[in-house]
Amino acid sequence: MDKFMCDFLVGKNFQQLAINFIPHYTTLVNKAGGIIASENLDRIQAALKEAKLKDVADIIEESLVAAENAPLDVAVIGESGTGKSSFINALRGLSYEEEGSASVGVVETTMKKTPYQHPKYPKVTFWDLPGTGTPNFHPHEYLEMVEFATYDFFIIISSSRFSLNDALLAQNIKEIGKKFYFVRTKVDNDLYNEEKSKPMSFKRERVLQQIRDNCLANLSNIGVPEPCIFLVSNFDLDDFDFPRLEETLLKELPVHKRHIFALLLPNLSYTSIEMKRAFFKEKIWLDALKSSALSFIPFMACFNGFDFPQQEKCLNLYQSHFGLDEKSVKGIAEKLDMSVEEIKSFTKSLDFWLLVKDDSIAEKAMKCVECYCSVNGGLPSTIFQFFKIYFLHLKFINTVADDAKILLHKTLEILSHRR
Ligand SMILES: Nc1nc2c(ncn2[C@@H]2O[C@H](COP(=O)(O)OP(=O)(O)O)[C@@H](O)[C@H]2O)c(=O)[nH]1
Ligand SMILES: [Mg+2]
Repeated sequence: MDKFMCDFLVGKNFQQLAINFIPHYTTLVNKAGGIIASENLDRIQAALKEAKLKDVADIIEESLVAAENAPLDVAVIGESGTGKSSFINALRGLSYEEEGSASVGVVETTMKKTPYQHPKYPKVTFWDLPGTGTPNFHPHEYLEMVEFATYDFFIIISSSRFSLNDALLAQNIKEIGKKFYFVRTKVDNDLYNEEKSKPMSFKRERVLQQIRDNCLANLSNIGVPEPCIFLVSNFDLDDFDFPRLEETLLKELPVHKRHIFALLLPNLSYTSIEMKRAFFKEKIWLDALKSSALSFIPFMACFNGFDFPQQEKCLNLYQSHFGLDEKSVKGIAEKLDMSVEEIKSFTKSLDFWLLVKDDSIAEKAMKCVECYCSVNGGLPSTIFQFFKIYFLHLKFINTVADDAKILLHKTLEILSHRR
């Protein structure tokens, strides 16, 4: 039961709700931060204090709209051959052969920047920026040429040592007040080569630490103090530092851009699945709070009845965000040499009716209604409907996220057996 939501619907003590609001919100959101900026949290708190519920609903709506429509432009810089295109494809959740993927292994001849839109989130663009290769490199001119101000952050990629030009660029990016991250690709190759050449003494963690130390020494030698370095393999995003990179970016992005970034993360790591789950749960809570706030205002219809097609649409949307829509499941089945029926046998979210018929949802909703009625009397069916939808959506998101994790586990297991 959500105590805050019940107390809110009872609507007797807004002073106390105002005090409880921010601490409760903090327990709900992702550890890297939630969708609502702190100034808006303060505004909601102030509106609650004065029982201005229309304002509460408006600020939540405003924050959700801003979060869903925020554009995100990511600049990826590095010499040809370092794995820029592969990195961009991986972030866009595209395999090499897929339509629209950035061509891999093609030597760049152009000095132009190339945009790659995210296939599912058109507001998100990855920019493949030309390498900085020439000896007479001028970071100022380069940043002007690529229109540096338009990017949210920069990723500087190398598959070996970072160059002096990379350091100059980092320095200039810092001066203009933007964030940059160093990504060292192809660490899978390094591990493979080390193991081949020193099979007796090979230790994976030690090799990774050496690469990390080398990168740090190399960057501090060329004048970048305390750089943020992430070791990745574009072939295996779940491994090495990629999950930590996702978390760092999420934490350091402006609040209104976090949601869109969490959405775009490919379902290739347990961390990203958990991040998405947290964001959707937050959103469900905010939507419910907004609806409840509006319910206090006469003549404003807010609780949608329990409409099955509408609920199914909602489930389908969650499935699509977690790569469990019909097309993606077909793709996974093909990749794993299984039938779609087999996939359905170990997942739970693909059967809408099974989820809706779950009795525990009505039970939970009933408990909230009892709590409400103990204060207000009566048995308002709208409150019951409201909580039923609220718990059903939480059930949808939890089941879809659990299934995404099960499928990821299966995929990793099967692929590692094939290797
Ligand atoms: N082993 C390994 N190879 C990679 C990795 N990233 C890219 N490659 C390979 O490196 C080559 C160049 O990659 P590409 O993405 O085209 O680099 P770009 O020129 O910087 O865009 C291709 O053959 C890729 O398959 C990686 O993390 N590990
Ligand atoms: Mg390329």
